[in-house]
Amino acid sequence: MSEFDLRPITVNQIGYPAHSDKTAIFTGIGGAFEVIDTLTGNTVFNGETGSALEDAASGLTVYQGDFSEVTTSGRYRIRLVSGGESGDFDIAEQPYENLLRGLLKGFYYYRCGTELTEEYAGVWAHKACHLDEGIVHGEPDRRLSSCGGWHDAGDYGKYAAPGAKAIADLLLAYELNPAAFSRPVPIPETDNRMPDVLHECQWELAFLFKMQDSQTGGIFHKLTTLSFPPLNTMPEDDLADLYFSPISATATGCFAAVMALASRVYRPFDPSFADCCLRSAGQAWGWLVAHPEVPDFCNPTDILTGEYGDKQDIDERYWAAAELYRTTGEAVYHHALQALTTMDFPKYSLGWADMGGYGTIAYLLLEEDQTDPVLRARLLEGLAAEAKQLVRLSQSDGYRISLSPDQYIWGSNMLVMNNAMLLLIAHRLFGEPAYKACALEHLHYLVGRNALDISYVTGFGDRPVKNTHYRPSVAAGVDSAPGLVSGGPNTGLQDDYAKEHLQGRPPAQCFVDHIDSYATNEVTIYWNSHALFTVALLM
Ligand code: G3I
Ligand code: 9MR
Ligand code: ZN
Repeated sequence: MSEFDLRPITVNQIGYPAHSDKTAIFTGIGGAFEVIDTLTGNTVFNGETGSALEDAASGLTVYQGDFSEVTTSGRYRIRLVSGGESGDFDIAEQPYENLLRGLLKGFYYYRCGTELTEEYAGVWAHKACHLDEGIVHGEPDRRLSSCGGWHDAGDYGKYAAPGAKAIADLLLAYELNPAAFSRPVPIPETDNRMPDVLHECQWELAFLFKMQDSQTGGIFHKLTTLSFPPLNTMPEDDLADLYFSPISATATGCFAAVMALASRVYRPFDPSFADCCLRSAGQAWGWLVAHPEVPDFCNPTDILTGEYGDKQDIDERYWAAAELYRTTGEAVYHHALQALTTMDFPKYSLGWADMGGYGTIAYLLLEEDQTDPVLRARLLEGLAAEAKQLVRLSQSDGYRISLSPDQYIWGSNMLVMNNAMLLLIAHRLFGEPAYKACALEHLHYLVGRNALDISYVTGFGDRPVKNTHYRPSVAAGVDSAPGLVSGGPNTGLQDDYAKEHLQGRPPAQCFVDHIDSYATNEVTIYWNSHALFTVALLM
C-alpha cells in the first residue's frame, strides 16, 4: 500500500448508525464539506470541519467533520468543497448486522480437524487437518486425542489462553445481547434452536476438554508442532508431530473460568454439556488450589511456536474464582476471590495475558446482594475511572481512539477493541451514553477511519486488508478469507518485511497489508472476538 493511495477523507467504510454521532476525519486539509446522497447526487448536509489537530500517533495533521445531523438511512459520500472525496458508506438503523455475522463466520474458517466444505467455505474450503494424536512433551509414549478446536491464527497452533479469551468474548457478547444473534450465520450446525454463536464456541470448548490432563486437572499450555510450517502450507498438509506443552497455571486458570462461564450459558440449551463444563472447571480449580506457586510457562527448548508467556497467574485465578462463584453461588469461590483481590494485578485488562478484567466483569454482573459491598464499590469506582480516562484519551486523539502513541505494539487492534469492550461494559453498568459513543468511535477506527484509510477486517469495507499472514489463503493463492481481524500497526517491526518497509514511520502508520508481515498483518481468533463483542453490543 502506498501513501499516494490515501483518500483525503476517512470514514467508517461500512457506515454509521442513524442515531449516533458521526464524524469523518480529513487528512492534511479541512474546511467546508458536504454530505452527498449517492443515489440522487443531492447534497443533504453542508458542514465545516473543526480546526487543525496535530495527531501524535499518526504524525498527520487532521480535521474532524461532524455530520451527526444526517439521520436518514441511505448511502452517502463526503466531499470537501476544495476537492477530494471519501468512499461511499451507509447510514442505517442497523449497519453492522452483516459485519457481526461475518466476524462470527470468521471462526468457522479457523476450524481444525474437520473438512471445510465448499458449501460453507467457498474458495477457502480445505480437507480435514491435524487429525493425529498429540504427544505429551517429555513423555514420548503418551499420546492423546488432540483434534478439533480453532487454529490460533495464521499458524495452526492451538493455545489454551487465546482460545479462552476468544470464547469469553463471544459468550459474554451473547449473554449481554442475545438479540444480536437471532439471525443464523449459517454454519453446518445451524438448527434455529441454539444460536450459532453457541454452536461455534462449542466447537472450541469440545477441543479445550482435550487440553485437560485427566490425571491432575491441569491444562496443557498449548498444542503445536515443534516449529511453524512454511507460510504456503495448507492445514491438511501440516503433518509434523503435534506436542502438548507442559501444564501452566495461566492456562489452567482461564480454562476454569471459561468452562464455568460456558456452563452457565449452555445450561438452558444443553444441560449435560453444561454439567461437563462445570465438572472440568472444578477439576481445573482443584489443580490451582493444589499448586499455589507455579513457575511461569516457558517454551521447552525444542518448541519454537508461539509462547504466550505470562508472568502472572493471579489474574487468571481471580477470573476463575469470579466465574465459578457467579455460576455456582458457592461461598468457597467468593472467599477465594476476596483474598485474591487484595493482591496487586491489573483488574480491568482483557488481553490473552492480563485477564483480570474478565474477573471484574463477572463479579460486577452478579446481583448486588450476592457481592461484598465494599469490594463491589471499589471495583465499580475503578471501572468508572478507567472508562473516563479512555473517553479523555479519545477526545484528544486525532482519530478519536484511546491509544497513546507507545501502544501501537503487536496486535494494537486488540488494545483498541479491548478498550471498546471495557467502555461497553461500563456503559452497561453505569448507563452513561458517552461510554457507548466512545466505543463506537473505536469501531470506526477498526473499519476504515484511520491514518491508512484501511479496514482491518477482511472482506468488510471498500478498502479491506487482503493479504493477511494467514496460511490457508496464502497456500491456496487467494485473498484472505472474509471476516478476519488483522493485528494492526506495530512499531516493534519484529518481522523482516516490516523492518524493510516501515522503518521510521509514525506509530499508527506502521502497518503493511502484506502476507509476510506477521507482526502487523497476521489474524487471530482473539482479535476477531473483541471486535465481535463490540459490534454485538453496539447493535
Ligand atoms: O508488554 C510489552 C510492553 O510493556 C512494551 O511496552 C511493548 C513494547 O514493544 O511490548 C509489549 O510486549 C509485546 C507483547 O506482545 C505484548 O502483548 C511484545 O513486544 C510483542 O513481541 C508480543 O507480541 C506477541 C507475539 O505473539 C510475539 O510473541 C503478540 O502479543 C501475540 O499476539 C502474538 O501471538 C502470535 C502467536 O505467538 C503465534 N500465533 C500467532 C499469534 C499472532 O501473531
Ligand atoms: O507464521 C508465524 C506466525 O504465525 C507467528 O505469529 C510469528 C511469530 O511467532 O512467526 C511466524 O513464523 C515466522 C517465523 O517466526 C520466522 N520465520 C518466518 C516465519 C513466517 O513464515
Ligand atoms: Zn488443523
